[in-house]
Amino acid sequence: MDIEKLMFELEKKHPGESEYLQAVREVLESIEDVVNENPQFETEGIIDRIIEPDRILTFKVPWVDDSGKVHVNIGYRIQFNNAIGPYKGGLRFHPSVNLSILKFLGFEQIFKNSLTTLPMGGGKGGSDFDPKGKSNAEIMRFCQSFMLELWKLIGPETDIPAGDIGVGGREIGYLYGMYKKLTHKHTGVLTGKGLNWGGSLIRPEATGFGTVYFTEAMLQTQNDSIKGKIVAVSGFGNVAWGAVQKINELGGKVVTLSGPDGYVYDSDGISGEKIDYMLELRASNQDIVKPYSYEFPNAQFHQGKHPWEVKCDVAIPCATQNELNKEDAENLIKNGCICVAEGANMPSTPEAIEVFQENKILYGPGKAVNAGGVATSGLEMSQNTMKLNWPDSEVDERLRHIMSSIHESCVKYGREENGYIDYVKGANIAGFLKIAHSMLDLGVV
Ligand code: NDP
Ligand code: 2IT
Repeated sequence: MDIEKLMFELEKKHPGESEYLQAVREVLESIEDVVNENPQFETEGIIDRIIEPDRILTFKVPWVDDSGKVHVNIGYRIQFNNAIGPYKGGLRFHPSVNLSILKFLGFEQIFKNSLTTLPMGGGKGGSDFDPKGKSNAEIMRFCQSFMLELWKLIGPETDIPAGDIGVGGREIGYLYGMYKKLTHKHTGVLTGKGLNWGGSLIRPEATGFGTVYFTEAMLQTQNDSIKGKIVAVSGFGNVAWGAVQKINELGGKVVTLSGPDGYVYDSDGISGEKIDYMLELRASNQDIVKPYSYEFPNAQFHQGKHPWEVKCDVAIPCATQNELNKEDAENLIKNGCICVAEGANMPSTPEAIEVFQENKILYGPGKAVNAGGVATSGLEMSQNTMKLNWPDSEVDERLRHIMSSIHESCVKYGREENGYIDYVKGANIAGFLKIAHSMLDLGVV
């Protein structure tokens, strides 16, 4: 496989789609040996077929604000690959959303979903709509207008969206309400639903919990654990919230949270009522973390900075893509960090990943580490199909089991001769092989 030629061609076809090209290059570099050992993958066009989405759907989303003014946003759904199951992946509502970002997320999702052991293909969608500062009624009207187009493209056996940045339980509710109205169907077409109307226990916490289960598994390879560790977390959304709870439960100490305005450092640790305060902050609809330092005066706010400059044993980025660069990675290493686990999707730049791997620290990529979220979405789908609700203990047990098997797959395909585990390689190869073999079985379609 000639990666440079493939990337050159891809860039020519999709100029400027930097996040998508970044995600594709990382996977190609990891799977190069496997592809070279299996010439059938190339002759059957597996690589050319896997890097292009099956289809991209875009639509106009007009909506009316509370003052009567009309706004127009763009809606997207990218159905990337359904070789191993129906398209599955979240919706992101954020002003930065564009085709490149959703294509990178959709591409990552196919490998992540393959790793979960569950039958789910990959997809992603969203809109450049900014939920910040909007009223409930505006969010509802936007979601309803979005679903007026989306409903034709999705279905419980076709494509099952869920949440991501800017899309939580409230948005899934409004989206589902409109889907139900249009189709007259009450089905598992979305995940992240409310508990009263088809949701699963543990789904809200699952991405964060799974992230920490995976972190614990990585540390265990060195006979270590999260207990007593100082942990730097970024973000303060859904994923950060779940991760911070579980880190505390396992005896770690979280010292940072961050938002687009900067980060807060709290040397006393972020636990108990402070975690509840995270939720209040999120609900305030302003998306800034600075108020944390007014509420808990021992904490310091660092304007416009990322938390990667603090001394920590473990770093868990949970905000957004490319939020941790080479300099941040060097700072983490300098300050004695031994493990980086990605709660967010692609938060580390390729240069940062190189620094982690050169220094042989434990580094877990998002598609393995944060797969507990979509895995629990898969468990929600199973419960919907069976018309059953599992207790939280059962969902949590299955989540733990899935995270442990993802870790095993990474070790199986990522362990080097010197014993170092390249989790990037492990995750990409394990995820890829299942999809590639399925695509071979299914013919050229
Ligand atoms: P949320 O919307 O709940 O929280 C993310 C928040 O982080 C956003 O509100 C955003 O604020 C803020 N943020 C954006 N950029 C930065 C930054 N540079 N530094 C600090 N904070 C920032 O989203 P989630 O918690 O659901 O998602 C977080 C990450 O986890 C994303 O990468 C997502 O793709 C990933 N993920 C989510 C899963 C899920 O189940 N929800 C599953 C797997 C991965 P603002 O809007 O103001 O920019
Ligand atoms: O990035 C992700 O895996 C998610 N946002 C969750 C997707 C899902 O379908 O639950």
